[in-house]
Amino acid sequence: MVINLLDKIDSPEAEVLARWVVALNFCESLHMKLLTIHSEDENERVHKYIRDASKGHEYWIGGTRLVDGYKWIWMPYGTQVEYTNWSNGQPSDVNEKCMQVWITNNKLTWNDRDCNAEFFFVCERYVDSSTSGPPGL
Ligand SMILES: [Ca+2]
Repeated sequence: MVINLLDKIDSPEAEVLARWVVALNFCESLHMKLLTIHSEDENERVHKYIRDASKGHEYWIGGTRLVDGYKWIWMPYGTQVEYTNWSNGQPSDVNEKCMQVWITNNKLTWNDRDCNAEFFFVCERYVDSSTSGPPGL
């Protein structure tokens, strides 16, 4: 699924189940990014989008602790995850190194999950196309 948030442009929808790394690269190939969430407000906008799309309840987003096994960062940016909205009891397992969102009890919360599991995912793209170019540009 390709998401359009308030500050992001319209895009055609694409759907494929994928492992986390495949999802990350798929978004890049669309000149987009795997979704990042930086505030409660943004989390709620994503919740509404996913709920209204009615395509499922679990999606990969761009958080991972694959790099050092401990610290959660947003990929492909490499920035530390600051705002969080984990489900109760999550993150639950150091072997679950990738981040997904899921809808439970009418809320969108976060869960750590085995990176090799396959889910739908959410790509995003900002209006300013200069922010969605390849790293280093
Ligand atoms: Ca978990």
